[in-house]
Amino acid sequence: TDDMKPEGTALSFKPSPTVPLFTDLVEVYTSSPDVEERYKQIATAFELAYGGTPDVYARAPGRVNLIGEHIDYEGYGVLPMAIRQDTVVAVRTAPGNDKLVVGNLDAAKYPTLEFGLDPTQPVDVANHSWANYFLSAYKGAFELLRSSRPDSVPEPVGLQVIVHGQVPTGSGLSSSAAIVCSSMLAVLYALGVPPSELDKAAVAEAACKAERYVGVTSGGMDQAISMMGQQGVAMHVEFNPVRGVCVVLPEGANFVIANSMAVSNKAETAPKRYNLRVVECRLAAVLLAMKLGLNAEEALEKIRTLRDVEPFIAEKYGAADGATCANAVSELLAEQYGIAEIEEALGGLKLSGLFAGEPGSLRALAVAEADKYSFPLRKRAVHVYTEAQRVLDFRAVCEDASLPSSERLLKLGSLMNDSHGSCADLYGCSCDELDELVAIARGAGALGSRLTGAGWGGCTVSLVREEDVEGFLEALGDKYFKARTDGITSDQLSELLFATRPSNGAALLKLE
Ligand code: NG1
Ligand code: MG
Repeated sequence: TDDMKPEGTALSFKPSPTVPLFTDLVEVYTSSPDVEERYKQIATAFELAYGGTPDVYARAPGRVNLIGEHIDYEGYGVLPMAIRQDTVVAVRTAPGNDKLVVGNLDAAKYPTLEFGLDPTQPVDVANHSWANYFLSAYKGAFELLRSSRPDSVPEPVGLQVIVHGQVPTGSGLSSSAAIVCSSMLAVLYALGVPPSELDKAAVAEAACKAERYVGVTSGGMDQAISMMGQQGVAMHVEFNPVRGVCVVLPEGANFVIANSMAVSNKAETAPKRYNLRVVECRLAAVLLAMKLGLNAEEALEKIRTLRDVEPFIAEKYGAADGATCANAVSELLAEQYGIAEIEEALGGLKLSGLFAGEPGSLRALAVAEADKYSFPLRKRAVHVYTEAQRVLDFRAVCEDASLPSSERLLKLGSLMNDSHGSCADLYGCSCDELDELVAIARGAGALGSRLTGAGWGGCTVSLVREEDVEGFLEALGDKYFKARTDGITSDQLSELLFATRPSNGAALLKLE
């Protein structure tokens, strides 16, 4: 259709603003019996809990990141695609009932929780609960409205909510962004904001900020693709401001997701993992800038991300591509730094002062201090710069029509393999299960295989030729899943190991 017509070249184009996003009724959701059944179950649970029907359903999908790991928070573009699995939030306003009642279809696992209506209430990060994601989105929705239409911010109103998520949690497929984006859309709708007034990128940006309330100092990739994803294409997502370009994958490219079954709950492990990496990148950036001639005061003021250092690298080395930046890092940064050493380099500034006002970072810092952790800043920075380059290379290969698809697939696979190596060896965000799964995948015919998402568990994504998919699924099923889980059923297996296609981003739906 015209909607999907590329605006630029045939191989990359701006996402269509008219792809069903904020629509009243999307027939696809009633067209498949499974999907219809699911919405009926949600409606039934809603009726049971609240004695009525929802005003609207909001849905937002998870995503698989094809390449570009742990660089979004450093300001660099990434290349994910939205997946079919999503989170649905059914909502209705309950005026006179002054609370947020947040229930889940899977009530055994996710018990109903209630919150007050104050949009400025804190999120209890120390007692992590599933409904914290909803509360974060609720707060974020008001923040978005306060900045986008300060003169007409609606009054809070009681809400009744049923959530149902299909994205496996703790698996690197961004169940978190799926629930935050769908919750935010649901809240905005319930507050009376007309869907036509909502801008996908603005909601994505607000959802990214909101998700930080759960205590993870995350970048913006997941919310961006969950909001803006488009069926059939991957997306090069860039930041500041958040924006996306659709990238057509070469013919015959199939992506298979495999769940290592090692669970990595990011919100709970953040101080030792995710948030620690964010801190490391910031420190690497500041120290690198100082090596390039900035004094401590200038560096602290001007430099927040490794990307911010690029102009200073370009000044000294004549370029700031990935290889040049990585080379500058290797020349200028030591392998390891202790906290005292960094504080001395910063002219005696306490790191707790540097990260004041950033609770996620402060907690990471406190744990690092207690563990006498030494920051391997050189490796971290080399990962970020080379990974950022691989994203650009990946997109360029997709757009290089002069090469036959078969050759483009080989190149993409090798970029994915390099990405995994860098994540494992330099960024330290893999684990034994992921490494094993990646090795098995390559042995089973994947052109490339890598961890996806934050890592330390969760899923891998493998690039597999169309004609090899079936055999590939069988080999991984036998060698990884059946070898670990005796008597695993084919239903269970199909939730852990599946081929996936790029799907549409978030939408509001009204089912009659
Ligand atoms: P996952 O693992 O899907 O939560 C996280 C971050 C991303 C990005 C990746 C690593 C959140 C919400 N998402 O993804 O922003 O930094 O790790 O590339 O924290
Ligand atoms: Mg997440």
